[in-house]
Amino acid sequence: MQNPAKALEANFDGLVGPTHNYSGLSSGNLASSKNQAKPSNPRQAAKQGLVKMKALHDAGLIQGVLAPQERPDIHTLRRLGFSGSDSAVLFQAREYSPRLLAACCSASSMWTANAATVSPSADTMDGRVHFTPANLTNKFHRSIEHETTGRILAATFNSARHFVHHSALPGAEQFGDEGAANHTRFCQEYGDPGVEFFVFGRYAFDESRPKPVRYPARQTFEASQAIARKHKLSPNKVIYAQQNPDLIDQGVFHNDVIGVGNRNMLFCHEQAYLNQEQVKQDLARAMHGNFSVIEVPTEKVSVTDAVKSYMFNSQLLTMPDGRNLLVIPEESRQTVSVWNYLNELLESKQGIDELKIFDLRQSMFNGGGPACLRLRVVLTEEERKATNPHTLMNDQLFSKLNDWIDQHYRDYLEEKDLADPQLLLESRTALDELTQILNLGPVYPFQR
Ligand code: SUG
Repeated sequence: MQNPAKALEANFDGLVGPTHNYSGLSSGNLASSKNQAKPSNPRQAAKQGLVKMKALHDAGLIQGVLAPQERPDIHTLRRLGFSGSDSAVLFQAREYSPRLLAACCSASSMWTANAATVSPSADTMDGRVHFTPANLTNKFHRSIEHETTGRILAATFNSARHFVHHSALPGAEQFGDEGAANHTRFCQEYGDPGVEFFVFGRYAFDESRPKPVRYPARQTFEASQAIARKHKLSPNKVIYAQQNPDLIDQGVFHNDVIGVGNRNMLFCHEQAYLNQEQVKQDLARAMHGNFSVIEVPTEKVSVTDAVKSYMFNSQLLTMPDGRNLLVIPEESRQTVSVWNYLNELLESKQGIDELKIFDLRQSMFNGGGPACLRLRVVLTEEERKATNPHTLMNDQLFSKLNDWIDQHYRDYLEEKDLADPQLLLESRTALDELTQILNLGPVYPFQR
């Protein structure tokens, strides 16, 4: 057998956009509902995200940046029949429905775990990296992301030899797809063929199956299967698991709120999946026995504390020296049961060696922790070289982006500001400049 190519995992974080705000748009996401109408600080939000990116770059990991989207989304508002000048469109939309306007102003593309599902070249039959932007059909404000997401991904991973960019699945609830938030890839070394683990909330075409009753199951089984087909994965290297519907009803709106995996390890709550024993066995079999699960018992950490602290919305990262790092939000330190558990975990030496804590409060108030903010892309050396170098973090890019944020971002935003034509102008000016910094070309509707 040929030696597999050496590969590493890169994390591409979403840069928070200039309209970051709290509009309570995501029912089932408890933080989003709770913080509706709080004023936001887009400048601080963008900087908090940038600090995490720079710290992980400085720790020797490959860190990339994905551009935010054009918001307010005048293009969508025009599709909905609002007309006249851009200012007129904004005013009409606000008069008609402030919530509709808010949905078209959300900076939600920052959570790039929902940007796409990515399958590394070692897993696909044609030996290329496959990307499918998530249709995010369950939430209107997110369902308008995938076209621009596709263009940003294509401008970031811009080589037909190495990268395949699919279009999103059909935008109907039967094919609701939330991207990498519900997908994990297990392997021994990153360059080895891996096992892709798709987690869904319900079956679309079988009413007899269990599903949540209070909050929506955003991802369907059928959507997960369609992605596996499109990405040309070997069927015996794909495992499907259903999220525990009771947990969706307790605020676990994505799999990455209750579990995280890396290489041959899964770190999850003991109630994360339906038929969890079977799920663990299926994974262990597909991984030829070389697989470990750290399952957190309810008696140590309740589901409520797991959701509040976002301890599982962590990044489990292998450092250049082989040690495993868990990147957690400040809220995990502040939740006593979680903080005690995590310290016990370090002492027990089960494979997690270090914790790194970040203040991501601006994003957390909308239900977005460290793992939500990043899209993982396993790349061979050759694929990394084929990636747009202007999107990769380094000291220069960090300082350029800091200056760019200082120049263009507000430090206070409320719902009433969203119809301000000046905000639209500021946002477009910022994004136009960003496409030059990241060398993306014209990815936004206003540039086309
Ligand atoms: O889709 N919040 C996002 C948070 C996404 C978190 N991502 C992952 N778990 N991977 C969502 O619910 C809230 C926007 C608002 O209410 O203003 C929002 O879209």
